[in-house]
Amino acid sequence: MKVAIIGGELAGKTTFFCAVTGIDYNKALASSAKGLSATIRVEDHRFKLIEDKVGKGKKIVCPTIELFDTPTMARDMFASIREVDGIIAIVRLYDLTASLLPDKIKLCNNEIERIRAELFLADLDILEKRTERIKAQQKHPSQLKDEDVAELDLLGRLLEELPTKGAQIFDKLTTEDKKRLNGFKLFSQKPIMFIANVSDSDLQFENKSIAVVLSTKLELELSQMKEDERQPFMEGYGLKQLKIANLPTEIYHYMGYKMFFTIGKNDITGWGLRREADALEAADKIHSDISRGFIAAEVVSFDDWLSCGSDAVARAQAKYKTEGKTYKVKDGDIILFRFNVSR
Ligand SMILES: Nc1nc2c(ncn2[C@@H]2O[C@H](COP(=O)(O)OP(=O)(O)O)[C@@H](O)[C@H]2O)c(=O)[nH]1
Ligand SMILES: [Mg+2]
Repeated sequence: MKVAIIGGELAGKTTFFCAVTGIDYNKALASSAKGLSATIRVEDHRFKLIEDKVGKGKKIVCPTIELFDTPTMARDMFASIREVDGIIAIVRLYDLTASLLPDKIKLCNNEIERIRAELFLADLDILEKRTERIKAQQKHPSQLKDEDVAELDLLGRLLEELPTKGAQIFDKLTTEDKKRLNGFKLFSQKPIMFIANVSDSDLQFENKSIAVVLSTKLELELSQMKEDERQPFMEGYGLKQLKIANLPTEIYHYMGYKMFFTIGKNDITGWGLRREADALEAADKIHSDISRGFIAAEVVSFDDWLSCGSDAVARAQAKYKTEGKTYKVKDGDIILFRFNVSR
């Protein structure tokens, strides 16, 4: 999964990126003008629970997120992050001149609106440019195909309705129109996770549009300390744990992904899937042979498996269910695929 970090100037994007990835801030600064990427592991807490039951020794294989630290929002930078699955937008709320809560809330909402508007305008730009290109072809009617006409019609509707009705119009599109849209990789169709970067004294700040409130600078400093050194400082700030500790998992779910597990002879693997994915897609994630020769998925929910404590008990208690290709995988499912490659 790919996620880009965006936000205004000095919002704390690079500081956040370094706190989450462990990359040295000065090194990151040196290359942040052109953007920087790093991979983080989604160390879901359930790996440890599985390991506690099956014993240590198996390799833990986590899904990963590729994070992009983008230079401060500029239109020309948008093209480079079209491919991402989701966006993290850092809202700068540290060292404000405003000291009253209503003023801070107002600043926060304004910044969220500004970022949304930037992304939205970038989308309109793409739709308009494409419209112009097709219209230019209309001057040579022989070159205009049915597909172009259908696309032009779709673009016209989007340009008219997106500004007033918002992203909900995507849900009502036909399958063909949805396919036509895929190539545009519109921001309006991507999840945006807003993170507030506040001063140390404002860690209790709340806002309904903000998913996580933290101080990027504090998180970076704390993450560089040894665990026992860090504890007294965290208590001083009223933090039970680092806000970034569980963030990869939170990002993962926020961006519309779920995870299923396979427990092999040598490994415990978590596989990432889009929220709507079925058993066939899950099989394909492991290997195309498994989806091609798919016979069945033997599935046990995470909680059932955990309360049984082993495959043998889960089977004895008939907790494993046999599911077909269209079974909608649930987050945490433990799956064993049966397949036949000679089919
Ligand atoms: N006081 C304070 N300063 C911060 C915080 N986050 C970032 N900064 C400072 O703001 C400056 C810019 O941060 P940086 O992460 O590079 O911003 P970017 O432009 O969004 O990448 C640096 O000097 C940071 O130390 C914060 O939470 N509190
Ligand atoms: Mg930066």
